Amino acid sequence: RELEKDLRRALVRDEFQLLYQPVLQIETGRIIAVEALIRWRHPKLGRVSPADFIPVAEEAGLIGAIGQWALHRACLDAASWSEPLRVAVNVSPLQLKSRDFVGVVQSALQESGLSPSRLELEITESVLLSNGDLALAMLQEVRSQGVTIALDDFGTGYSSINYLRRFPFDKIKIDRSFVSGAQANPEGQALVKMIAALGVSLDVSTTAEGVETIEELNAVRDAGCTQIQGYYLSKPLEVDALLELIGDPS
Ligand code: G
Ligand code: G
Ligand code: MN
Ligand code: NA
Repeated sequence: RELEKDLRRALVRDEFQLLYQPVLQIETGRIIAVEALIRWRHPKLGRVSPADFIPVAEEAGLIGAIGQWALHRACLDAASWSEPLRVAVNVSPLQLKSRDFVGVVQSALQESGLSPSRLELEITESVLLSNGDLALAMLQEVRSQGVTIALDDFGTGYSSINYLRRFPFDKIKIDRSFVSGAQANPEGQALVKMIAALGVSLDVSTTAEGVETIEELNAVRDAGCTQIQGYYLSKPLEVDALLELIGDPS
């Protein structure tokens, strides 16, 4: 496959880039975190979406190296900002099948000097179903060092509420599909409300993803979500634009 061949060279050719999308704490109105979202600047195709190349990377056995690059880049970037924002990095379920994952996280923290409490790992519910025990042990280990864990795309998978009890996590990210048009969609609104209440009872924060309008912001705030992320606040930004937004002089 052509894309796979190019992907093998993309790391050494430095073709990957991280964009950062801000996350706002509703109560304080402050930006408290950013999510790192990878982009591939392909020499001929231009920007290739991760939705297109991450699955190829997973199949080709390249996701470990790309994931390692993203963790290092995100920690180095965040360590250089004067605002102590938390940085969230997406982790493929395949990365949690490999025993070296804990070491990869630790070396990213050590080489950057970033405090572990400023790193968040975003994992999806599917991790809970496959490769359960190893993934669980590794997540527990990094979490005991202060790294936080977010459950991404919550509500779209198949995990039972029962999994949540034994799983160590700090945040639920409510999938955009429940948030879009939430104010005009009683079922979406009811689900967002239910997940926000689940967050309260589990003592974890709840981020509504994909908030694009003030109406959606009001709806998810009224439903009890604690944080928002989405185009209403900001699209994913290059580092310079992010620093400008948060007023960071560095
Ligand atoms: O930013 P965008 O909407 O194009 O992202 C599309 C998908 O790619 C999302 O599901 C997102 O979680 C995933 N993604 C973005 N960056 C990374 C990354 O660094 N690693 C992994 N595994 N997935 C990522
Ligand atoms: O799967 P994950 O939640 O990591 O993916 C986040 C994806 O959602 C990224 O591709 C990001 O670019 C995209 N995204 C972020 N905010 C919005 C938004 O407000 N609307 C839409 N349509 N997509 C968004
Ligand atoms: Mn994510
Ligand atoms: Na998500």
